[in-house]
Amino acid sequence: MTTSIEETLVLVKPDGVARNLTGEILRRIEAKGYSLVDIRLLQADRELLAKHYAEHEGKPFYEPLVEFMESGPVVAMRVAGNRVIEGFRVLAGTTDPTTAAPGTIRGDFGRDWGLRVQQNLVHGSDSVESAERELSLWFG
Ligand code: D4T
Repeated sequence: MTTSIEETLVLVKPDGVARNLTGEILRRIEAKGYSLVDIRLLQADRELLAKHYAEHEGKPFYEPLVEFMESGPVVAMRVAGNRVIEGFRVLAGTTDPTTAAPGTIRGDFGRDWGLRVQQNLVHGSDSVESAERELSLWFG
């Protein structure tokens, strides 16, 4: 089977940056064999986050999610590789860090803090279409 090289957006969320896990997360991405193409540390504003999380507008966790994401700096990465979109989501683990499998980023480093939104360390695009949309939002 041959596959074409994809690119995905990875975000280290404010909890990951604050806990000094950016290097560990990038280490896992590189150790898996994916390539870092671009990286930036930035403070996301509400306008960017509203576009990024447009699909969740109106859900109970939307406002806490946006507040959390603007609570501190995030690291945005453009990461490339064959099937990297699917592959990074496997590295990240499931959304709920309490039940995310050990060995995944969320399973190894995340937990429930009793807040209105799950602080789960990373974001990864979930499809080719999302990756294209999100990469243009975060990298222009
Ligand atoms: P992201 O988008 O951050 O990579 O996470 P997922 O793809 O794993 O999850 P998502 O888009 O469904 O949710 C975005 C963000 O909202 C938080 N969340 C989500 C939450 O606190 N409670 C919930 O019930 C859901 C579904 C966690 C991730």
